[in-house]
Amino acid sequence: MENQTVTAKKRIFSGIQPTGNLTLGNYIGALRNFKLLEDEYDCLYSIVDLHALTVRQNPAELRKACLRTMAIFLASGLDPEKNIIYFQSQVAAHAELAWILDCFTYMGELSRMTQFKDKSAKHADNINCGLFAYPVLMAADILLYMTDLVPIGADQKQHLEITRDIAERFNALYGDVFVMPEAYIPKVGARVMSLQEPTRKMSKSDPEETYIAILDKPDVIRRKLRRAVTDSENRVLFDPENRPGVSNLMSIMGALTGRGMDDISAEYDGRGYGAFKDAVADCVISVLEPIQNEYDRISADKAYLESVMVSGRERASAIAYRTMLKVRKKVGLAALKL
Ligand code: ATP
Ligand code: LTN
Repeated sequence: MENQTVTAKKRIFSGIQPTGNLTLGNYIGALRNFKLLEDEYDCLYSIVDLHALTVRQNPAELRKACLRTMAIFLASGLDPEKNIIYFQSQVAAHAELAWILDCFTYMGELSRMTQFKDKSAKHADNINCGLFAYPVLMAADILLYMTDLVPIGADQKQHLEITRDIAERFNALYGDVFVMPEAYIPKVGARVMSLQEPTRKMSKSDPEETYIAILDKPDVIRRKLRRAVTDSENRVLFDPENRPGVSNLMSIMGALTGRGMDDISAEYDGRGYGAFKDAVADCVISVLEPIQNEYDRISADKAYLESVMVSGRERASAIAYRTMLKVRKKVGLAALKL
């Protein structure tokens, strides 16, 4: 017989919070890469609703946003048979492992996290323990599934580093329990910037006019891009330091079309910002419109969404359970099975 080595596929995990409207930043930085990787890897994509609770949410709105996010995952082309798509809160092991890992994470390292600093400045009236321990829950998400690769935008790099630190610390004490995950950050579009303040990242929890939502209709997309902050020089040149606004629009076009910055500049420099912004709008609309059509179809089919939810939860739970058996044994918790 031929000597064949059967290697299991490597595993991917990533999560998106069901807070507000998913943006073009979420799409370019994370979501569209989920689809690119689905054949090569064994993938879990989670709607991380427990993370969303770290800032105050309206319960009815959050519930709707959870389903909307799942429908967007599916509308962007993710196949729920190939990928495990599920809600984080429906697999209890995320919270269990997070608690255990909390006991292996230091206050000092968590207080250095830039997202914690940003969010506690934004929500000064609600700097809760969940917000502080947010990266530990994220580490639990990733480590629970023995993840090799984590597709994320550049803003999450620091959280991946702390995940690796926690895993390393745990493994040093108990042997090789966790797989060491790597970040997968896109080369172009890893940090899509706000349309109004192009030195800050585009974020779905900022005001409407600063972001393009995946579900924004074409006229809204065109209007928001026409109003995007640029500068007074009217040059289409890639220079993120000195021309952050126009460079952000160039990156968006580059990320969506695969074109290089020189190529874009050669076509649009000298034609004025109006023409360039319209061309960017055409690109964005041509990518988002098919997703929106799929979204309308899928979100009307509640039974289908429910079936994806149940199957995702069951498949994720089975993997998570095996990790928890191992972790519980290592740290000395009472055995689940005597
Ligand atoms: P919020 O503003 O509500 O905190 P967010 O917009 O940062 O949320 P998340 O759900 O926290 O969105 O992020 C989901 C994924 O999208 C992460 O991998 C994150 O790195 C990526 N992402 C978020 N914003 C951007 C952006 N502006 N550019 C590129 N990637 C992004
Ligand atoms: N923290 C991420 C969302 C997130 C995530 C994860 C991403 C939660 N758990 C696990 C990748 C892997 C964010 O704020 N963007």
